[in-house]
Amino acid sequence: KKKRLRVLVDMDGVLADFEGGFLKKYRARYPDEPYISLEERRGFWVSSQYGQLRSDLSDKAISIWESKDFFLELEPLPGGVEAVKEMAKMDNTDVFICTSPIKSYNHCPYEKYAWVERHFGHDFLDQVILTRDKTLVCGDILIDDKPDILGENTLPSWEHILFTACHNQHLGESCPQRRLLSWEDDWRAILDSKRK
Ligand code: BVP
Repeated sequence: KKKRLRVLVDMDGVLADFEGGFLKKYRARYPDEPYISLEERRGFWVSSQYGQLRSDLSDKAISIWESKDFFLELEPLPGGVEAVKEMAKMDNTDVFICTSPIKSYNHCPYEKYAWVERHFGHDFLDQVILTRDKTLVCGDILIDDKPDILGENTLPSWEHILFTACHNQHLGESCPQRRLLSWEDDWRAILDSKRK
């Protein structure tokens, strides 16, 4: 047991309830439009599935997460904040929150920092990595709900652990990754499996 373990944890869909927050605010803002329940969600991109439902609904969906306070007001997913705080206290373990901001930058990057400060405290801001390309970040594990994490580096250093979400729970053999089913699942065993 020599080297420190570096764990990268995604934010939307892993620590923060993007899907639940989106649906709640979409239904409040567009009460007369059709919506996709969380049970019916398929595919990572909310905007794509809404666009398939009706072409003009893609822009309406996008308007929700581009609005002020969308990212700041996301509820924590059960057990996530507690698990990351516990990880950060473990011996020989470094944890970073690794998240991709939307390109409409007027609220999202600020609110992601504010969310981390609110739920983890000011000192944890040192652990935030904002990047649109997670393959360029070095780590041993990346816990993320996006099934396909691609970028400029075709050989990322991390093992992608797929965090189960409404949009990926039905994917079968097309997803070769090990899974974390929720924060009640055995994340400690996954970390231990990577310790040298
Ligand atoms: O900031 C989030 C929301 C945004 O993409 C980012 C995903 O970040 P990671 O979870 O990979 O770190 N986002 C954008 C769209 C559509 C854009 Br057009 C979407 O459908 N879903 C989504 O999460």
